[in-house]
Amino acid sequence: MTPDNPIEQARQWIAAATRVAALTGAGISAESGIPTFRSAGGLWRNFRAEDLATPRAFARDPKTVWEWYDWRRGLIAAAKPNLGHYALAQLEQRLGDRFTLITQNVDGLHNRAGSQRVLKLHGDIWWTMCIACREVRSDFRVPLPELPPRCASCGGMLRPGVVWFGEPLPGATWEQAEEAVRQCELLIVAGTSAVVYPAASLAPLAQSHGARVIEINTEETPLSGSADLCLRGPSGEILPQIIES
Ligand code: BV8
Ligand code: ZN
Repeated sequence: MTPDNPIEQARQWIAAATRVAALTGAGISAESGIPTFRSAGGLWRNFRAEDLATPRAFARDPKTVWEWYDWRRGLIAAAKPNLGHYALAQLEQRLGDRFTLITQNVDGLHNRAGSQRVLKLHGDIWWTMCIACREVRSDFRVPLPELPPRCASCGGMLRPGVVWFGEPLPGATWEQAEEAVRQCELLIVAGTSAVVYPAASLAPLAQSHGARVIEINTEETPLSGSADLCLRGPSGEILPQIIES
């Protein structure tokens, strides 16, 4: 449906909803200067995320995979949350536990913008996990002293605390995300190409439970055709417009 004023329509739906959920992707951090995976300029040394963000790539060449993550950690450390992140933190302030933020991003910018409860489907680039003793730690050092970094407890090799292709999402986090999407009347999907599963199944799940879906994206995605409202433009501009009271 293309109402005469889609921003006003979105504002009304947010005001009327008892429970709201939001799902974000790399596009919400683009205006913070962090390249996305699949839109222009998102590549790194001509690698694709699907080639590097896998257990096989890490087993074959941990140094190159860590060079990619160390490069991203440096970018993210220098980046700041943008108005899109702040708007979602404001929505959480207003709705409390009637709002659930779900993200595919591993950059931690939602937390830095003040969001308290963030369901991180794909983990967090600031966590490391030792492949020998399984210890999980947060580690904010940029750059890392050596690649691959070593475990402080046992000297084993560390891996980034993120979910790679072919790996299961953290079970409890995924269940909470599904539950929030089943219960919500409105799901806002911002800055995702909607091609990575199971995250991309959340929008159809919301609609199958009678929720409306608003998509905020600079481009068309596989979700655009089924979204109840498509707001075409940068999330850093649109989210404040539909959320600000
Ligand atoms: C699993 C790691 C099973 C962390 C990532 C065939 C068909 C269907 C599915 C599959 C298949 N083959 C394999 C699968 C499953 C696979 C998958 O979905 N593959 C895809 C590529 C087809 N999924 C998995 O493997 C998942 N695990 O299924 O496990 C299992 C179960 C039990 C036991 C064992 C196994 C794991 C998926 C997680 C993979 N890890 N990242 C990291 O390094 O970041 S995914 C990677 O893509 C990122 O995490 C990112 O979050 C994610 C999604 O990308 P987006 O966030 O959408 O970013 P993208 O660049 O694509 O798009 C940006 C969008 O923003 C664009 O639309 C652009 O237009 C827009 N935009 C740009 N600027 C702005 C903007 N929008 C608004 N404002 C702007 N300013
Ligand atoms: Zn260890």
